[in-house]
Amino acid sequence: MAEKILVIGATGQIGSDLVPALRAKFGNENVVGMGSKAKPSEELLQGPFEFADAADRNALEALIKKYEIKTVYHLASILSAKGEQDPELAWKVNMGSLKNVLDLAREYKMKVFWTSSIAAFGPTTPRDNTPQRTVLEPTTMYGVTKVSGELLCQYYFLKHGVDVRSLRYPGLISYKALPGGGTTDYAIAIFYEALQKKQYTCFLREDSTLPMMYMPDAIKATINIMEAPASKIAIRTSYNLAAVSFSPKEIAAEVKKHIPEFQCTYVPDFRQKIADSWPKSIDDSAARRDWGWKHEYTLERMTKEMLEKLSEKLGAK
Ligand code: AKB
Repeated sequence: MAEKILVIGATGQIGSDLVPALRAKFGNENVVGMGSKAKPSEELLQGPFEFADAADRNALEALIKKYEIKTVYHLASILSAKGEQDPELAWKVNMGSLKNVLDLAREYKMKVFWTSSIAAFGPTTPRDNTPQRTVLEPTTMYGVTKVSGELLCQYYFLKHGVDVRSLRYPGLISYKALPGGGTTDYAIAIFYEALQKKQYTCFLREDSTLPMMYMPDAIKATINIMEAPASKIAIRTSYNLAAVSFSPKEIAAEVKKHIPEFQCTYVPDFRQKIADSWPKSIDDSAARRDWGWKHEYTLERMTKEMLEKLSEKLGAK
């Protein structure tokens, strides 16, 4: 019998792409999607799907027992902008769920993947080519939960031998599901608005360069790090991960190559301060060296594909 996988946060931005990718590899019936409230897509319902709250230990344990889960991908998280609007909720959801997953992984001998972020860095971190090991003094609650979570993961590995692996994702760009409440969300909204309205008002300054990645690269990295032999995973906090870095002005110019009438204006809001506290580019040489990470998508290729896929999805011209 194939070993069962649980994806927590299946209806979210990463889960909506990761669940189908895992099912294609391991079989629909072997990948259980778990969501808390949002209605799952038709695609997610092609295999087992359950509603539960990862912050509820008993509910999570019941699912782990029901399906005899051996691997958990824990993707559920309150993101940076939403976390600043409700820091209590961010702490409760992000830390409560991770603690439950790690405790249950220890008890049921499960392998774990957990999502960290460039939000683990802060204004005192070197902003260009940010090293793997550097100052971690984030100023958002989301970032605080990511640093705390990274240390908790490493603690469970060192103290209890839990095989937990993690990536510091940059801003992720995808077309299947909308992100919810992040600072890098502008780089997705710009595509929807360009196709539907031919104009977009960006909530960041035009020169706010941030590390970004197209979802197929993120999915590849996630599956690759989980498939690497344990001996190759030298970092048990979280690996830096990078693909491209660009500013709103640069992505707007790229969109304009495909939609010449597109206009982008800039009206920065509270999210600007968050963006200003994050790196511009990331040194991910440890991931490249340890388990062979390599990105594929450039800004040009990603923009072309996003516009094609979203046009199909929206039925737009
Ligand atoms: C956010 O903007 O909050 C996320 C992230 C970079 O972790 N996309």
